[in-house]
Amino acid sequence: MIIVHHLNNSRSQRVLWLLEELGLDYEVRRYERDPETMLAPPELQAVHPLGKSPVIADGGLVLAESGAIVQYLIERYGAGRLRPAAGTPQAWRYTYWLHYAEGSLMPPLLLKLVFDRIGKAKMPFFVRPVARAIADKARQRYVLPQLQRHLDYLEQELHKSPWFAGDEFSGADVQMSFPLEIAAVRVGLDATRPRLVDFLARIHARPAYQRALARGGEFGIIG
Ligand SMILES: N[C@@H](CCC(=O)N[C@@H](CS)C(=O)NCC(=O)O)C(=O)O
Repeated sequence: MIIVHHLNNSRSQRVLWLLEELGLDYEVRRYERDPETMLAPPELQAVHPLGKSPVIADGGLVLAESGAIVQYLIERYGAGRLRPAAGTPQAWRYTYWLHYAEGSLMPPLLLKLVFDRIGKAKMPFFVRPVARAIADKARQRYVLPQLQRHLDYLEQELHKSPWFAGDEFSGADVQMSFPLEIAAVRVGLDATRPRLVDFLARIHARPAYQRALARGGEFGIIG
């Protein structure tokens, strides 16, 4: 049985979703974030030294990194589903998005979270204006322009095909879902980006997505 080490409100939600899409049996082991720091509890470090989620265990294999997990589950259990045929241009797009989601899109989204938090953090009153000014400058000059560029790019990509790797829904869409859910909360997605809004609506409507929410429990993006 596949075990998913699942942290509330986290990337592991998309692993549950993928398992539902594949129709596999799995067990969810739950971990709760510290309400103050939002960090994972130390028990997760007993599963994997980085103490982050998702991690899956399958037989003797313990695997972290959501992109690697998506790739593993689809290669091991997909029987050709949820990925384009090997050697096609779509297969390379699929690989590209599996890496892009965490390697390129998540870093500026994380920076946005960090700089937003600096603005709200408790600190001595005489430091606050300086810290806020630095955070604001970094956000305005670097983080937000980078994020706008990514979102423009992604909007254009979804004009080429309905799903990230082509005409068919694939693991690439599962992997891309989490940063886009975050972008909707932290940056905002509106009518100026209709394809991205529609992408989120289409994935939310999938029965497997709904089942995964029921299995995972609470899922919200930490803004
Ligand atoms: N690149 C990793 C990121 C893993 C990660 O940062 N997970 C977050 C959950 S969204 C986490 O465990 N945060 C809690 C912590 O850092 O203590 C992946 O895609 O799996």
